[in-house]
Amino acid sequence: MTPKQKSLFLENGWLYIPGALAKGVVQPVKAHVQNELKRLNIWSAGKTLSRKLKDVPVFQQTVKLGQLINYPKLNERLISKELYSGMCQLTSKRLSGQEGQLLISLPHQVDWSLDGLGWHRDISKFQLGGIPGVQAFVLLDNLSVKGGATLALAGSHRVKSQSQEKQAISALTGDGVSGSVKVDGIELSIIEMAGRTGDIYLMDMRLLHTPSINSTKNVRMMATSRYFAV
Ligand SMILES: O=C(O)CCC(=O)C(=O)O
Repeated sequence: MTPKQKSLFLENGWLYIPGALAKGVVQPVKAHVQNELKRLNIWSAGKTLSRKLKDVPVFQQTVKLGQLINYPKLNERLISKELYSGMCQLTSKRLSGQEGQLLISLPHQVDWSLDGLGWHRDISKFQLGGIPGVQAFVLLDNLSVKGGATLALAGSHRVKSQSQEKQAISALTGDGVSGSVKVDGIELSIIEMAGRTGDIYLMDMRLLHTPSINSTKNVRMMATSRYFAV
Protein backbone atom coordinates (compact mmCIF):
# COMPACT_ATOMS: atom_id res chain seq x y z
CA MET A 1 0.00 0.00 0.00
CA THR A 2 1.23 3.49 -0.76
CA PRO A 3 1.20 6.26 1.89
CA LYS A 4 -1.58 7.91 -0.16
CA GLN A 5 -3.71 4.74 -0.05
CA LYS A 6 -3.16 4.44 3.70
CA SER A 7 -4.12 8.04 4.38
CA LEU A 8 -7.26 7.73 2.23
CA PHE A 9 -8.22 4.56 4.12
CA LEU A 10 -7.67 6.15 7.53
CA GLU A 11 -9.56 9.31 6.56
CA ASN A 12 -12.54 7.76 4.76
CA GLY A 13 -12.65 4.23 6.17
CA TRP A 14 -12.53 2.55 2.79
CA LEU A 15 -10.24 2.04 -0.18
CA TYR A 16 -11.05 1.07 -3.75
CA ILE A 17 -8.44 -1.04 -5.58
CA PRO A 18 -9.50 -1.36 -9.22
CA GLY A 19 -8.14 -4.45 -11.00
CA ALA A 20 -6.69 -5.88 -7.78
CA LEU A 21 -7.29 -9.45 -8.97
CA ALA A 22 -6.66 -10.87 -12.44
CA LYS A 23 -9.79 -12.12 -14.22
CA GLY A 24 -8.31 -15.65 -14.21
CA VAL A 25 -8.27 -15.65 -10.41
CA VAL A 26 -11.92 -14.63 -10.11
CA GLN A 27 -13.31 -16.60 -13.06
CA PRO A 28 -13.51 -20.06 -11.39
CA VAL A 29 -15.56 -18.59 -8.53
CA LYS A 30 -17.90 -16.78 -10.94
CA ALA A 31 -18.30 -19.96 -13.05
CA HIS A 32 -19.04 -21.97 -9.90
CA VAL A 33 -21.75 -19.51 -8.83
CA GLN A 34 -23.31 -19.55 -12.30
CA ASN A 35 -23.25 -23.38 -12.43
CA GLU A 36 -24.75 -23.69 -8.97
CA LEU A 37 -27.52 -21.18 -9.78
CA LYS A 38 -28.39 -23.31 -12.79
CA ARG A 39 -28.01 -26.69 -11.07
CA LEU A 40 -30.25 -25.55 -8.21
CA ASN A 41 -32.84 -24.21 -10.65
CA ILE A 42 -32.49 -20.68 -9.34
CA TRP A 43 -31.26 -18.70 -12.33
CA SER A 44 -30.43 -19.56 -15.91
CA ALA A 45 -30.32 -17.81 -19.32
CA GLY A 46 -31.11 -14.41 -17.83
CA LYS A 47 -34.18 -15.57 -15.90
CA THR A 48 -35.05 -16.24 -12.28
CA LEU A 49 -36.43 -19.80 -12.23
CA SER A 50 -37.12 -20.18 -8.55
CA ARG A 51 -40.52 -18.87 -7.47
CA LYS A 52 -39.59 -19.48 -3.83
CA LEU A 53 -36.58 -17.15 -4.06
CA LYS A 54 -38.54 -14.53 -5.98
CA ASP A 55 -40.89 -14.31 -3.00
CA VAL A 56 -38.13 -13.97 -0.37
CA PRO A 57 -37.84 -10.32 0.85
CA VAL A 58 -35.02 -8.67 -1.13
CA PHE A 59 -32.46 -8.44 1.65
CA GLN A 60 -33.05 -11.99 2.89
CA GLN A 61 -32.34 -13.37 -0.56
CA THR A 62 -28.56 -12.90 -0.25
CA VAL A 63 -28.53 -14.75 3.08
CA LYS A 64 -30.56 -17.61 1.58
CA LEU A 65 -28.34 -17.83 -1.51
CA GLY A 66 -25.24 -17.76 0.72
CA GLN A 67 -26.59 -20.82 2.54
CA LEU A 68 -27.28 -22.64 -0.74
CA ILE A 69 -24.07 -21.80 -2.60
CA ASN A 70 -20.64 -22.17 -1.12
CA TYR A 71 -17.14 -21.98 -2.59
CA PRO A 72 -14.69 -23.94 -0.43
CA LYS A 73 -11.56 -22.07 0.61
CA LEU A 74 -12.77 -18.81 -0.87
CA ASN A 75 -10.16 -16.72 0.97
CA GLU A 76 -7.32 -18.88 -0.32
CA ARG A 77 -8.45 -18.16 -3.87
CA LEU A 78 -9.25 -14.47 -3.57
CA ILE A 79 -7.05 -13.01 -0.85
CA SER A 80 -3.44 -13.08 -1.99
CA LYS A 81 -0.48 -12.79 0.40
CA GLU A 82 0.11 -9.24 -0.96
CA LEU A 83 -3.46 -8.21 -0.31
CA TYR A 84 -3.34 -9.69 3.19
CA SER A 85 -0.14 -7.82 4.04
CA GLY A 86 -1.64 -4.66 2.50
CA MET A 87 -4.59 -4.96 4.90
CA CYS A 88 -2.18 -5.42 7.83
CA GLN A 89 -0.31 -2.29 6.73
CA LEU A 90 -3.52 -0.27 6.53
CA THR A 91 -4.48 -1.20 10.08
CA SER A 92 -0.93 -1.44 11.50
CA LYS A 93 -2.12 -4.74 13.03
CA ARG A 94 -1.83 -8.46 12.48
CA LEU A 95 -5.11 -9.80 11.12
CA SER A 96 -6.84 -13.15 11.15
CA GLY A 97 -9.45 -13.98 8.47
CA GLN A 98 -12.85 -15.60 8.90
CA GLU A 99 -14.10 -17.93 6.18
CA GLY A 100 -15.13 -15.93 3.10
CA GLN A 101 -18.73 -15.65 2.02
CA LEU A 102 -20.51 -15.16 -1.31
CA LEU A 103 -22.83 -12.16 -1.72
CA ILE A 104 -25.31 -12.95 -4.48
CA SER A 105 -28.53 -11.17 -5.36
CA LEU A 106 -30.92 -11.83 -8.21
CA PRO A 107 -32.56 -8.92 -10.07
CA HIS A 108 -35.06 -7.58 -7.56
CA GLN A 109 -37.55 -6.24 -10.09
CA VAL A 110 -38.25 -3.17 -8.02
CA ASP A 111 -37.08 0.41 -8.49
CA TRP A 112 -33.73 1.30 -6.96
CA SER A 113 -34.17 3.31 -3.79
CA LEU A 114 -32.28 4.32 -0.67
CA ASP A 115 -35.42 3.91 1.45
CA GLY A 116 -35.76 1.16 4.00
CA LEU A 117 -32.20 -0.16 3.77
CA GLY A 118 -30.60 -2.21 6.55
CA TRP A 119 -27.69 -0.04 7.75
CA HIS A 120 -25.60 -1.95 10.29
CA ARG A 121 -22.15 -2.92 11.55
CA ASP A 122 -20.90 -6.48 11.94
CA ILE A 123 -19.17 -5.62 15.22
CA SER A 124 -20.39 -4.64 18.69
CA LYS A 125 -20.34 -1.07 20.04
CA PHE A 126 -17.46 -2.12 22.32
CA GLN A 127 -15.25 -2.57 19.25
CA LEU A 128 -15.65 1.00 18.00
CA GLY A 129 -12.63 2.43 19.86
CA GLY A 130 -9.83 1.48 17.48
CA ILE A 131 -9.98 -0.31 14.15
CA PRO A 132 -11.20 -3.87 14.87
CA GLY A 133 -10.51 -5.22 11.39
CA VAL A 134 -10.93 -4.88 7.66
CA GLN A 135 -13.62 -6.35 5.44
CA ALA A 136 -12.67 -7.06 1.84
CA PHE A 137 -15.34 -7.00 -0.87
CA VAL A 138 -14.38 -8.63 -4.17
CA LEU A 139 -16.30 -8.09 -7.41
CA LEU A 140 -16.72 -11.47 -9.10
CA ASP A 141 -18.35 -9.87 -12.13
CA ASN A 142 -18.86 -6.40 -13.58
CA LEU A 143 -21.25 -4.57 -11.30
CA SER A 144 -23.02 -1.44 -12.46
CA VAL A 145 -24.45 1.26 -10.21
CA LYS A 146 -27.87 0.31 -8.85
CA GLY A 147 -26.91 -3.33 -9.46
CA GLY A 148 -27.05 -4.44 -5.82
CA ALA A 149 -23.52 -3.58 -4.67
CA THR A 150 -22.94 -3.15 -0.94
CA LEU A 151 -23.29 0.51 0.18
CA ALA A 152 -21.14 1.99 2.95
CA LEU A 153 -21.22 5.28 4.86
CA ALA A 154 -17.73 6.73 4.32
CA GLY A 155 -16.43 8.55 7.39
CA SER A 156 -18.77 6.77 9.84
CA HIS A 157 -15.82 5.03 11.55
CA ARG A 158 -14.98 8.40 13.16
CA VAL A 159 -18.44 9.49 14.32
CA LYS A 160 -19.00 9.16 18.07
CA SER A 161 -22.76 9.65 18.31
CA GLN A 162 -25.06 6.97 16.93
CA SER A 163 -28.03 9.34 16.86
CA GLN A 164 -26.07 11.81 14.72
CA GLU A 165 -25.21 8.96 12.36
CA LYS A 166 -28.88 8.11 12.01
CA GLN A 167 -29.70 11.74 11.22
CA ALA A 168 -26.92 11.83 8.64
CA ILE A 169 -28.31 8.73 6.92
CA SER A 170 -31.81 10.25 6.86
CA ALA A 171 -30.38 13.44 5.34
CA LEU A 172 -28.36 11.56 2.73
CA THR A 173 -31.16 9.21 1.75
CA GLY A 174 -33.97 11.77 1.91
CA ASP A 175 -35.48 13.32 -1.20
CA GLY A 176 -33.34 15.75 -3.08
CA VAL A 177 -30.20 15.40 -0.95
CA SER A 178 -27.09 13.98 -2.49
CA GLY A 179 -23.36 14.28 -1.95
CA SER A 180 -22.25 14.55 1.63
CA VAL A 181 -23.24 15.86 5.06
CA LYS A 182 -21.01 17.04 7.91
CA VAL A 183 -21.34 15.66 11.44
CA ASP A 184 -18.93 17.01 14.10
CA GLY A 185 -16.71 18.26 11.29
CA ILE A 186 -16.58 14.77 9.72
CA GLU A 187 -17.72 14.47 6.13
CA LEU A 188 -20.08 11.53 5.57
CA SER A 189 -21.11 10.20 2.18
CA ILE A 190 -22.56 7.02 0.73
CA ILE A 191 -20.32 4.91 -1.47
CA GLU A 192 -21.58 2.17 -3.75
CA MET A 193 -19.17 -0.71 -4.33
CA ALA A 194 -19.75 -0.91 -8.08
CA GLY A 195 -16.99 -1.60 -10.61
CA ARG A 196 -15.47 -4.32 -12.73
CA THR A 197 -14.51 -7.97 -12.30
CA GLY A 198 -11.50 -8.29 -9.98
CA ASP A 199 -11.93 -4.90 -8.29
CA ILE A 200 -11.68 -4.88 -4.50
CA TYR A 201 -13.05 -2.54 -1.84
CA LEU A 202 -11.44 -2.63 1.60
CA MET A 203 -13.58 -1.32 4.45
CA ASP A 204 -12.79 -0.42 8.06
CA MET A 205 -15.21 -2.67 9.95
CA ARG A 206 -16.51 0.33 11.92
CA LEU A 207 -18.21 1.70 8.79
CA LEU A 208 -21.97 1.44 8.64
CA HIS A 209 -22.97 -0.52 5.56
CA THR A 210 -26.05 -2.08 3.97
CA PRO A 211 -27.20 -4.36 1.16
CA SER A 212 -28.88 -2.50 -1.70
CA ILE A 213 -31.49 -3.11 -4.38
CA ASN A 214 -30.40 -4.82 -7.57
CA SER A 215 -32.47 -2.99 -10.17
CA THR A 216 -30.54 -4.43 -13.16
CA LYS A 217 -31.22 -7.58 -15.15
CA ASN A 218 -27.95 -9.19 -13.99
CA VAL A 219 -27.10 -11.27 -10.95
CA ARG A 220 -24.97 -9.35 -8.42
CA MET A 221 -21.93 -11.48 -7.62
CA MET A 222 -19.53 -10.37 -4.90
CA ALA A 223 -17.54 -12.17 -2.23
CA THR A 224 -16.57 -10.85 1.15
CA SER A 225 -14.01 -11.77 3.81
CA ARG A 226 -13.64 -10.30 7.28
CA TYR A 227 -10.19 -9.91 8.81
CA PHE A 228 -10.03 -9.14 12.54
CA ALA A 229 -7.10 -7.71 14.48
CA VAL A 230 -5.47 -10.34 16.73
O1 LIG B 1 -24.08 -6.49 0.04
C1 LIG B 1 -24.67 -7.13 0.89
O2 LIG B 1 -25.47 -8.03 0.60
C2 LIG B 1 -24.49 -6.80 2.35
C3 LIG B 1 -23.17 -7.21 2.87
C4 LIG B 1 -23.06 -7.07 4.35
O3 LIG B 1 -23.84 -6.43 5.00
C5 LIG B 1 -21.95 -7.73 5.01
O4 LIG B 1 -21.23 -8.51 4.36
O5 LIG B 1 -21.74 -7.49 6.20
